[in-house]
Amino acid sequence: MLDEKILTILRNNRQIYVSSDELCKVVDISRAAIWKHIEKLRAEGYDIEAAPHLGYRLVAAPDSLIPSEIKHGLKAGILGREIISYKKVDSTNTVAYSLAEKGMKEGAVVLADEQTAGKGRHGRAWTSPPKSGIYLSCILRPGIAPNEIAGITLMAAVAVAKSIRELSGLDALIKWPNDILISGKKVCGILTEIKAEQDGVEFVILGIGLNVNTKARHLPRGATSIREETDRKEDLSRVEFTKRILERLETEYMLMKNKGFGPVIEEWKALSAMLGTRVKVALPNRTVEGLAHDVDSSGALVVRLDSGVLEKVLSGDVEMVR
Ligand code: BT5
Repeated sequence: MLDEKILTILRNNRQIYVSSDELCKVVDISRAAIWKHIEKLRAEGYDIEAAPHLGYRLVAAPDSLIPSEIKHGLKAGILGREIISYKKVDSTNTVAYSLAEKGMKEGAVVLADEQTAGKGRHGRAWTSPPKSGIYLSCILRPGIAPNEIAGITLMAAVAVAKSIRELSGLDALIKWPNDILISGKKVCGILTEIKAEQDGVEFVILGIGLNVNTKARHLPRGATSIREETDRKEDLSRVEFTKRILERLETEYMLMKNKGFGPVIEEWKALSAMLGTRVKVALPNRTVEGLAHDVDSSGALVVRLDSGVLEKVLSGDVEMVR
């Protein structure tokens, strides 16, 4: 709390030095205590200049996924009201799941700069190199039935695709059910896990992995990052992307709560990379091939087989066939 108070004062006075006396007065602690907090902020990556007789000045804030950066100016009321962040963790989804089991409230967000055991679906791995991507998990308690869970993944895909488009201008498109592509390459994956009870879903862990500044050589084949797809010379701000994703997620989540999945699915269709294309869907024991015809109100993919029959697929891996 005190760190954040001091930061706010420094942020509001970036052009000038703020004297220790003034900080002592406003925050109501000793000079020595102020110094300790400044040192702690520096250790988090804040570049704070200290000039003898003049005081302190904030030179630069770090592009780290830490609460003081993400909360600053965040326009969301629920998502991000509690933020837990790690420099390095096994998986943000695993941490969020155990926090939710202990009763952590809806809207809590777990963030990491690096994951050592990032998870994809079906036991696959999510490559999570340090300080270049966003690894984010939200706890949601949407009060839905287990068979409505696909809608949460689609909602998150819409929020992330919009955020990428707004902040980078790139044509991010969604591939059912949980990938976001730029120029046909995967830039983001979504992993939705639930704890189901007899009469519904107790909580949802919505996990998002987004390659922001990641170098292609650190990613699996067929993957890309936002930075790789733009012609910018400098890194993009992961803090800005994280904030925008939380804000867009909250908007889509509220829309879903007030109006059901219908409007979210309409938005999803407008951002879809694959409706109207030929697809092969790998199911556990067979493959379905045909035209990606539609996504229905529960988030299921409707495939038109060559026989003309429409088949609904609830989950699976999709390959777009040229
Ligand atoms: C996913 O699984 O796409 C879901 C990924 C979710 C990751 C987030 S990060 C925060 C949170 N905490 C976690 O532990 N997980 C979530 P799936 O559809 O199964 O895709 C996995 C496949 O994507 C892998 O087998 C690779 O082929 C590919 N892949 C792995 N890492 C990638 C990366 N960084 N970028 C793009 N593709 C990747």
